[in-house]
Amino acid sequence: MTRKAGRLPRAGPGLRALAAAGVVAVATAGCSSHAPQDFLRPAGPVARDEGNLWNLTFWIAVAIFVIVEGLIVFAMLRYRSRPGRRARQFHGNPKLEAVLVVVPALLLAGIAVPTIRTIFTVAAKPTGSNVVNVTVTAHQFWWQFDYPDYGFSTANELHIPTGAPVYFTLKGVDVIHSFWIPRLAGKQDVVPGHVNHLALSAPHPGLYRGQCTEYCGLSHANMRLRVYAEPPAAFQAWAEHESQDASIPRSGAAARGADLFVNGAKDGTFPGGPACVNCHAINGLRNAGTRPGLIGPDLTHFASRDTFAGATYSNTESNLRRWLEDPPAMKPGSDMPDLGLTRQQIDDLVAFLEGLK
Ligand code: HEC
Ligand SMILES: [Cu+2]
Repeated sequence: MTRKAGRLPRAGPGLRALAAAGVVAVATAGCSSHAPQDFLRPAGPVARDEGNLWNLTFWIAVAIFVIVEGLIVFAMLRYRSRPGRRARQFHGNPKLEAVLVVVPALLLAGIAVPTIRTIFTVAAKPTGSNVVNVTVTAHQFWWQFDYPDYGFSTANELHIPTGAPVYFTLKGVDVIHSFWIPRLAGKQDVVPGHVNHLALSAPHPGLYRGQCTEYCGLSHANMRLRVYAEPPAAFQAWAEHESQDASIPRSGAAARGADLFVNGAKDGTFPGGPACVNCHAINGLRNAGTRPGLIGPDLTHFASRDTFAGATYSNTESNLRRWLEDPPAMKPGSDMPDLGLTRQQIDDLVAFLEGLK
């Protein structure tokens, strides 16, 4: 060994460049201007209250970090071994130890006051005549949204009126999911067999993104959602439209599609599984919707949605065609199987679904 004992090996230029690149990558990742799920930019009172609490604890933690690390560095420099002097060792200092117990305890007690206040504020059930109730049912891997006051069901895309409190009732049917719209409110777990609640409101119109934030299986990352906050009149118009039955086509490809939807290819099935109606509801369609939304999204106004399949694909004709060809190929683990549809059947079904405005 030629190297002097006690010295760390020096990093080569390659390793140093790699480390520098890592630091730059981590630092700049925080600078994205397009960050629709940035909880540090709250867009509603609930997210703002939670953000304020986060800011408070963050800056206290930063202060503690600087003080503690500063003292460590100070002690290391001040008392380290030098030529002709051994490093100093300390052992036991009851006064100092008492301070080290009392100061953190006081800090925690201090932080508990705004924490508990915020917990009670954000957990309060909203009251008033303008509260909008939404029942959220989390499925692998999509969100079912029921509006009990209006009596309709939709999927993955929520509409809410600006300024009004929205009260969610969260239910799960399979595994644990978590409902998160970062700019409007913190996460809330969705647990099978246990009902949770979440309240939020959005003062400003806009499109807010959200997603499942509890790992739930293959397509966890494809379990997203959208919130359209719109002025109350626009919301009312949307809700009234959603409450209406679908207009069922009487002739042409779309009518053949409607027939396939209910009756399947033959014997009420397709080669790869049951007819659509066994899993999907369409209000106004004969035989459809006996158990609405139990397995797949309500499709009554499918064509009025911007996205589908957990808000992962935009609702275009070509995407829909690919979906009907082989859903799990587009969305791994999807509970909608490849039904083995023919090109003609897909054409007819697409014509039908595209008309469900
Ligand atoms: C075995 C149950 C099942 C059958 C049968 C079924 N689907 Fe689905 N379908 C689902 C499930 C589950 C989803 C949600 C998939 C996801 O997003 O993870 C879905 C999603 C969809 C979507 C996207 C809806 C949205 O808003 O995200 C469309 C459109 C659709 N199915 C059409 C059909 C058609 C047409 C048929 C008949 C040819 C059919 N489905 C048969 C279970 C089924
Ligand atoms: Cu999930």
